[in-house]
Amino acid sequence: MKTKLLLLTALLSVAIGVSQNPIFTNVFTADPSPHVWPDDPNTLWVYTSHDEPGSNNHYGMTGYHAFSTTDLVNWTDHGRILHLENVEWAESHAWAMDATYYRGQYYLVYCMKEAGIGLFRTGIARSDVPQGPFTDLGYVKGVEFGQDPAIFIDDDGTPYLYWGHDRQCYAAELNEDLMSIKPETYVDLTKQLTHVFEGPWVHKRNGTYYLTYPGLTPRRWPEKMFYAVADKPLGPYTFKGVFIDDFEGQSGTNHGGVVNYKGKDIMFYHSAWLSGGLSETRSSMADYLEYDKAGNIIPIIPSKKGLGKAERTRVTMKLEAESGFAAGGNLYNVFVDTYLKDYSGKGYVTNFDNPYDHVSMLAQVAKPSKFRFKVRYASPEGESNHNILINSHLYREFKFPQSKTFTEIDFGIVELKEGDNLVRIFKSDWKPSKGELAIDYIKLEQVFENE
Ligand code: FUB
Repeated sequence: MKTKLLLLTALLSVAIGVSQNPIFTNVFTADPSPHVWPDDPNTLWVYTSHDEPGSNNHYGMTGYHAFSTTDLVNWTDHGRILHLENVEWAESHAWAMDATYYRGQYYLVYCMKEAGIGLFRTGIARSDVPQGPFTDLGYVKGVEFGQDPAIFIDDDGTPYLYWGHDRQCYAAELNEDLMSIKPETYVDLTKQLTHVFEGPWVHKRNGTYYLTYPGLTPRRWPEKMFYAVADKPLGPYTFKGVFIDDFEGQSGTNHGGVVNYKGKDIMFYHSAWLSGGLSETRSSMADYLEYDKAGNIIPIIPSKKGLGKAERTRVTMKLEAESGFAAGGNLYNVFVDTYLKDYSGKGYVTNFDNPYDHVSMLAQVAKPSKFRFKVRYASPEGESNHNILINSHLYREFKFPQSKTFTEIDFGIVELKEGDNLVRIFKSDWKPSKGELAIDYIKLEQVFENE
């Protein structure tokens, strides 16, 4: 009874919006991987895997998202950044991932099952911007059963890969192209990591390497988070203990990572608080990670307060038009240009010549909810007649007024359904437009019931 009451309180506070946990409430996310990239210490990035609403298991997972913030309250969901259909060698199980910045490029390091073989491989995808989308480069050679990869670049620039599944954990140094391990450096860490099940993650603090991981005490789910420490990245590691024990409303799994943001360590992990009892439909959580004087981690008690700001977190989906198929959208008979300046991302979509020429963008949503819908566009030569469809229904016939520079139009509140929503902007007729419409991005800002 007490357990049920506690869970109800947690869920109620999410519903009325006073909570900072779960941290993203627009979409179901799991296995969060937090990072601050060296060229921008003010921005915190979190890369996640994605649970379909109501899925309640992990077998149908297909893609990943990227989130960013500069204040821990207002977050941007950059949408889908990689999907099974963008990875030729894979057939299923887009499970946990990590990301890294290495020699001027951003990499997503993820696991999927190899087509025809059904075994996990560790894939590598690259982007020249942190928000993706990412382009698959293939899988890392030398890694078998490559579930739950984590990449750690040490202060001297050496890249290390950690991975683990089903009560095993391994690590190795990567070659410089990140596409293969150095076999002579391969280590089996399993025996050093008491209770390990999967999901290793390494962070460094005051010269000590902390390896955190989800583990199972004998024959007992759900997973708890444990850690071990070493003075070298490949160990040997000394087991320290549990630092996130069982908690109300957790999912069967736990998984996450640590980041230092503006001088404080933050632990990202996941729970089932948003799904309200569908225990395997998960959402990301965040709490500060603190240490005692000896450097031991002080256990975290998952809290509604989360990172402790007064306001609730709010997510805006910002979906770049030019991302197209790589982000789950589509570019039909239009092209990406960069001629007009001040666009966001890598360009904008233009050349809507014929009826039905269109751009569509994918918005993935946890529950039916309201969003404020904005479109950033330019139409330098004159006005442009276009239609906007949401999920194949005509949402608006619209004359985009002439605008020589990019500007945001606020279309007001829209309701999106649970799951995948496609927003499509297309030329509505044969009449030549006076202008040449350029679509930069759409935004969908979370609106809460009591606002
Ligand atoms: O999210 C799918 C799987 O669940 C991850 O790969 C595991 O670590 C567990 O969190």
